[in-house]
Amino acid sequence: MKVATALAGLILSAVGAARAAEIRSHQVDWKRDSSLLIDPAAMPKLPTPDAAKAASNAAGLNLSDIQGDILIGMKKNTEFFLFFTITDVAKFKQKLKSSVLPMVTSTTQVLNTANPISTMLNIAFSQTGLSALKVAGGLNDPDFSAGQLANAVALGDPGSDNWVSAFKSTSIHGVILLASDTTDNLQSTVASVRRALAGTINEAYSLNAAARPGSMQGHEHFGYLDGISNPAVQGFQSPLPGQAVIPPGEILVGETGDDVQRPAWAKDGSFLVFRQLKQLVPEFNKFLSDNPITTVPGLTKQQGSDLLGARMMGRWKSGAPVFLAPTQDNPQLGADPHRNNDFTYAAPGQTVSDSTDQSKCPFAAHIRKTRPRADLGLPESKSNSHHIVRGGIPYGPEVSQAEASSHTTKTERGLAFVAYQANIGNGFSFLQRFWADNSAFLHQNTGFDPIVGENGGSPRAVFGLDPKNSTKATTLPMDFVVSRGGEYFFSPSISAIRNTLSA
Ligand code: N7H
Repeated sequence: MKVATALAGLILSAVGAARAAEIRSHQVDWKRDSSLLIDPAAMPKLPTPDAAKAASNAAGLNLSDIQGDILIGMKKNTEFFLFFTITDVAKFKQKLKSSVLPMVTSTTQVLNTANPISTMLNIAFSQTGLSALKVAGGLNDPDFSAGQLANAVALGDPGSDNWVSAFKSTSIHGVILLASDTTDNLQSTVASVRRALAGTINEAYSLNAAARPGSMQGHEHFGYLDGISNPAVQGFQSPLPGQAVIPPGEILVGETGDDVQRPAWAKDGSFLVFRQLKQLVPEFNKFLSDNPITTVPGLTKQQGSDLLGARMMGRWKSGAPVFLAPTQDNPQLGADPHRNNDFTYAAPGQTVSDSTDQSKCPFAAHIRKTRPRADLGLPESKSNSHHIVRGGIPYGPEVSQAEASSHTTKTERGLAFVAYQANIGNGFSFLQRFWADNSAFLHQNTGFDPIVGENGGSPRAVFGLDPKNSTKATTLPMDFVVSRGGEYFFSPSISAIRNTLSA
């Protein structure tokens, strides 16, 4: 941060004291020389500013008006989620415009590598938040209007007993997302936000999240590399082999591909689904070690356990897809973004997969359930188009020695799941309810998604985990991912924050 300090000095001498005080109090981003984002080799790179400009001009997208978290995926280093309830509407609107709005980070700013920002700030509102702000008319999204609590049972949660108490009502009005590469940057911006909004909100809940340390950066707590496969949104980036290509309106409200009638102010916003998903890592590891796949010749017990995990996920821990590496991990494949997503589940040249063959990847595998590719026929258009941009990040500590040896979680850890889409019923809620939780999808006797599928707390059977015996059912001993609840939000365009929400 030396460059930052020097530049800060220059700016302070050049501008008036009042402006300097404002800059200090809002933590406007000093010039710095590295991005706040992580960039593991296996994750698709973000587009360069020039490439994004060309793509967005061609598609008529205004990336400077779209909040920065929506399209960038799972690349955050540290993130703080501040959930709030508005207590003084008039003062909140004032502060939203004068203090928060100047800190809201656009997509263009996040991509700017020549002058990288140090902390990203985004803000989103729930239905009760929009109502509190007296925004007239609805957004025409039934899941959003009802709130996530009303959806708990439909999503497969066993009610809301396991939910974080703040999510057990509809009183959360909004969430502020702050991301940076250092906890210091993050915390100083959090402090500025708290100062700016003091007396206008109550903090209902907050969650600290961070990429895992060292070589596990980009991997979630079960150990698998995440953030490999997000759709390529037209107007933002060009696709890598195997990436789904989707019109902007599948993620951004009011853009081409969003067929729902929307109020004009909502254009270029996106629905943000937040779920706090607790992961029982020692218990998951114990299940793998107790149930190694023994029918594939030549594998050690450990390799049999690793294969079981990879078949539950659809990818090895390195990110290599089991469809392309069916018996052993292939870290070179996993690390290559030009190859690690280049498969369809069909034979080369075919547009439909074999509906009886699970030898290379179970139909129930997490990534196959949530994006069946050629299982529903290619191209992935309309009926096969339920895409989300996943922007989550792990939370909680690494597994301790004591937890590993007792095979029991003692401290909560998991995924702060964030998904963006233009229609919750077509995006997250569809994937969770009709694919992950539906044991008859993709075919009769496919079973539940063994990672995130839910059965209201009742046992879940999964088929196809044994590559040599696809009719064998495995009943999982527990849910390894436990929903702690969440809320549905709308992340508006920056101009909508200025002209509609703070007006
Ligand atoms: Fe999943 N995981 O780390 O175990 N997810 N997910 N997810 N997920 C994916 O392809 C994980 C959850 C999707 O395009 C990977 O980027 C965990 C929910 C979709 O081929 C890994 C949790 C939903 C994809 C994980 C969790 C989804 C995907 C492979 C919860 C939707 C892309 C890396 C704790 C309802 C599929 C990659 C494609 C991939 C994990 C939740 C959806 C490793 C731990 C709730 C669409």
